[in-house]
Amino acid sequence: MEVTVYLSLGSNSGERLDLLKQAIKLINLRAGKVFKISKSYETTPVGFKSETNFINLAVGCITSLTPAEFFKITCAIEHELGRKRVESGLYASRTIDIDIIFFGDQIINTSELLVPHPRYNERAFVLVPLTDLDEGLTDPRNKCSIKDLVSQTIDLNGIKAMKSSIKLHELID
Ligand code: PH2
Ligand code: MG
Ligand code: MG
Repeated sequence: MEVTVYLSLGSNSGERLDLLKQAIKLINLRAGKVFKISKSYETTPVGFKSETNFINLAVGCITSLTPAEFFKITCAIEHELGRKRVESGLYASRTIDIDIIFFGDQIINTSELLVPHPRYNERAFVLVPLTDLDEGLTDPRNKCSIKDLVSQTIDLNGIKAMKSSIKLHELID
């Protein structure tokens, strides 16, 4: 069975755009066929202090993996692209973060993985790129549309669309 998965990607350390491109290529090769990439956004860090802004974007892909298999692969890609986990568990700068926002309409609640992502609905840097992919997306738990969430998200200040975006056909053929 194939499902559509929506991911949020972010980078605020190293060659941010290049890392995001590499991550999208690897996701397409190993986790699920990427069919759409949002615009890229420069965003100010939320929840911690850092000199370097994030670049955030969202990706839609189709997979026949299970959520656990998919998650294992995205963690391995993060690791491969230099992601270091900090022991405190607090937020820190990272070369790449790949978060599963929606996995079809599945609600997943295991010790490893929570989907829909637990904080996505408060975060403009997740919601705005997602609306580029599909304005009609809804949360499987309450059918709340992400378009409505964006209009209810108070602070869109820290997020700015970049002039150039990553083009799907340049990464994937
Ligand atoms: N990710 C976080 C915490 N804060 N801030 C921005 N702007 N972008 C992120 O991707 C981000 C963050 C935790 O993963
Ligand atoms: Mg994250
Ligand atoms: Mg993460």
